[in-house]
Amino acid sequence: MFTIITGAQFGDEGKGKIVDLLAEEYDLVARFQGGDNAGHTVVVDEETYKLHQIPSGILAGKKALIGPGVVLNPFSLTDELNMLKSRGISVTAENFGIDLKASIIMPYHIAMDTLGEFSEKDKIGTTKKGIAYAYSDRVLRNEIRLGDLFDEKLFYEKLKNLLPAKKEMISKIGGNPDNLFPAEEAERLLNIGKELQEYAVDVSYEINNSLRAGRKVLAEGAQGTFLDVVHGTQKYVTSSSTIAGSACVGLGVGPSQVTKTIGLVKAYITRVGNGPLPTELNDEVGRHLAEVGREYGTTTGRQRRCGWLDIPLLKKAINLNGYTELALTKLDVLTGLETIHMCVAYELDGERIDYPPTLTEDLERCVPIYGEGHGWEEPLGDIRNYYDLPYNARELIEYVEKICRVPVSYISVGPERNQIIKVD
Ligand code: 2SA
Ligand code: GDP
Ligand code: MG
Repeated sequence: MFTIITGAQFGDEGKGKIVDLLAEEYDLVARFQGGDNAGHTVVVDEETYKLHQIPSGILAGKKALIGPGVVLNPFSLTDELNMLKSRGISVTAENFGIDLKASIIMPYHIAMDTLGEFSEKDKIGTTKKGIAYAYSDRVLRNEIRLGDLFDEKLFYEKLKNLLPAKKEMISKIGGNPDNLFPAEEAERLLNIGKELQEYAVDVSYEINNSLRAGRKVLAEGAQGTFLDVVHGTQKYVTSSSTIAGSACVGLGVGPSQVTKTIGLVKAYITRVGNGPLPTELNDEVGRHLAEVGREYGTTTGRQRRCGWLDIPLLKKAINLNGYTELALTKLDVLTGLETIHMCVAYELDGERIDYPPTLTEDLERCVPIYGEGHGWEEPLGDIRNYYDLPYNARELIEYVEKICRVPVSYISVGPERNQIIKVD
């Protein structure tokens, strides 16, 4: 069984929480794209874990794999491993593996990303983790892979060939190329490489063998559908493919193996960074969502922009990912709102459309058309049965199911692992 979970919006839909919860039923959990730009939060017994590169399944005691589609920051991975170990979570070669082909995010990638974000005009609002620059080096065939860190001679040879061009580029974009990647830093990277060597595996081989042996594999997406480098709201996107198909590419698993694809949808919508967000709210309701939902970046701490649930975007996400089911998260955050709006269509150039236009520039001009329903006052955090939810909340869920024609199988009503309603 091979299940893929991706964010159906702009990220931060609660993937960490749902992956941790579902991991219980799986043997292996694997990340297939992105890097330490991701921030996946898992709350277990009031303990909060923020994971950036290690798949959330590690907390449920399952084997966690980082696939070759990922860009890896070995420095921050070490911090993450230490954080887990210091909190009593054992990470060994038995329960953790990284593909030899994972591309390394080098300090010069981070320097370039940081410099690139200085210009207000061109600013994307990246996490400044070097993601775009690491992925471009892969495409340009200038990457350093995890496996390269295990061969000192090869590593220094590659670095010698790469550094002059990196220095030139840093100068061109207004940075200081001196001391860009000092010898001590290179040595530190090689030492980290030595420490990571015990975890190095062929992820595709491992997953395919596991599937053949009847084991269950869960693929954990990072970011969200509309941050996809091809299908998202370019140029305001991340630099990897974030949709379900990317799990096959990023892990080396054939599409015939996919059993289910689960889309994570917040009961409203958020976005961190620039780019269109048609239902964005800059009012009291927007503040309610941000404050009650604690909408701050898990990696950068930036405040997330908030808006009403956007059905045209959700319809497109369903097409792009082929979702077989949805998990609706953060429904509890809507408690206390008198009226709940949902964007059911847009108006674009005087016409009503119920599916997003292809180009970002056109999406930017879309004006939401809302449907509305009554809210509820009851806190939802302790509800575990669907029929104990307030009528108005059930009406909202049933409307989403009807209009999207995909069942909602999980409803999340709080950050804790057990704050979940499974719908039969
Ligand atoms: P990047 O750094 O090159 O991937 O940035 C490009 C765009 O992708 C967005 N992006 C994200 N959006 C939501 N959540 C992400 N992870 C963190 C979190 C973000 C944070 O969990 O909260 O802490 O700020 C994430 N990672 C990348 C980014 O905002 C740009 O719009
Ligand atoms: P991810 O990137 O999709 O894993 O999401 P993040 O961890 O970046 O952000 C989601 C935030 O919402 C985290 O702080 C979670 O603990 C929290 N969260 C997840 N599900 C729920 C929920 O159903 N209700 C509430 N109130 N918080 C939730
Ligand atoms: Mg996140």
